Amino acid sequence: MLQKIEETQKQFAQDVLAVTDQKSLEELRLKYMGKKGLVTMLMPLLKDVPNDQKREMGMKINAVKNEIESTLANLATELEQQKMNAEIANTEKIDITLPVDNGVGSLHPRTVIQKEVEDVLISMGFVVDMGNEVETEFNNFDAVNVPSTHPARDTQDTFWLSNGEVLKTHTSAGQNRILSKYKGTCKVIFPGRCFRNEALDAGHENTFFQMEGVIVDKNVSVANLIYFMKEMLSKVFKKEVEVRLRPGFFPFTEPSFEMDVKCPFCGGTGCSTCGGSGWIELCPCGMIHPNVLKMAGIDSNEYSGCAFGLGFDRLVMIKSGLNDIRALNSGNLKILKPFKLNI
Ligand code: FA5
Repeated sequence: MLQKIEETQKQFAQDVLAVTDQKSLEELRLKYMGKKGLVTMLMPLLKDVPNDQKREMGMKINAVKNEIESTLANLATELEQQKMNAEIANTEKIDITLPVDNGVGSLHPRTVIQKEVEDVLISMGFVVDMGNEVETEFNNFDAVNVPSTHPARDTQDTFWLSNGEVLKTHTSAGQNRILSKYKGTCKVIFPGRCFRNEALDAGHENTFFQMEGVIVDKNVSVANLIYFMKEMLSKVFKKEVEVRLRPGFFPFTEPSFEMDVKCPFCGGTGCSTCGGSGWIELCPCGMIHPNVLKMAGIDSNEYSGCAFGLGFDRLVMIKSGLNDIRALNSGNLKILKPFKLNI
């Protein structure tokens, strides 16, 4: 019996030298400690040992068993450590220059732009007010000089609610509320979500974001409009920009203009952002129509005002090079996450 125990011990000392990884370690464990393992099978042999030697042999088997178990455990720890060291040294190279994705969200690009534009206008003395998303038909159309018979209604078909109200088609729908609230001198911007029943394409969404601005005072003129727009656009594009006015038409402004900015990317020579024209159409604007002032209870003989609009989605696209507006409402983080403004 003693010889058998010593042979097992010697054989283990030999076998252990061949262990190189977790797999061979597990094979070794099964060979000695498994159900039919060499150590496990020593115990049943005790029954043939003379009684006076049984205790001593039992103790020897236990000692060998403990020794083998402890060697196996030490080897397991050692192999685990070696594996980790190898991963650190070879396979697991950590690029510390990669941006950390800690799972924390970020602002939508449109929100980034909106905050930027708001900050610029606040610094010029404007206050930010709220518009509604659901508006009365009166505020969205009639109060901005678009009665039910006016053809301009066709260009802003929208989603009508069963109570006769509408999802507002433009931030101008807030003009009557804002003008009625301030009743005279004011410099207010009111950003908001707009809805139109549109044929969707890379430049048109059914849900998009605009900002409206109004300046009302005694003797407000087109010169004030140009000054504020030029200042605002220069700050938004972070360089002195050149602007130009073209005649436009909006029922709620008279005269009406389209304000273009000389392309801040190519300086006017023509590029893909400005479509080769050297100019980018950005701000529809004009002098507030006297009817609109009157409908808000403002004396148009005493006060005059100008109003301007700005499409945030359009601005995001211009500043980032994004070429399909639909990405902005898609919720697709693959597109929105790596979003970077070029200016
Ligand atoms: C208006 O909505 C006028 N209310 C703007 C205005 C305000 C004029 C104050 C005068 C005085 P327009 O329909 O052109 O105008 O829209 C203005 C801007 O909103 C556009 O230049 C564009 O940037 C954005 N916009 C309009 N329709 C869509 C659409 N379907 N998808 C995305 N953006 C749009």
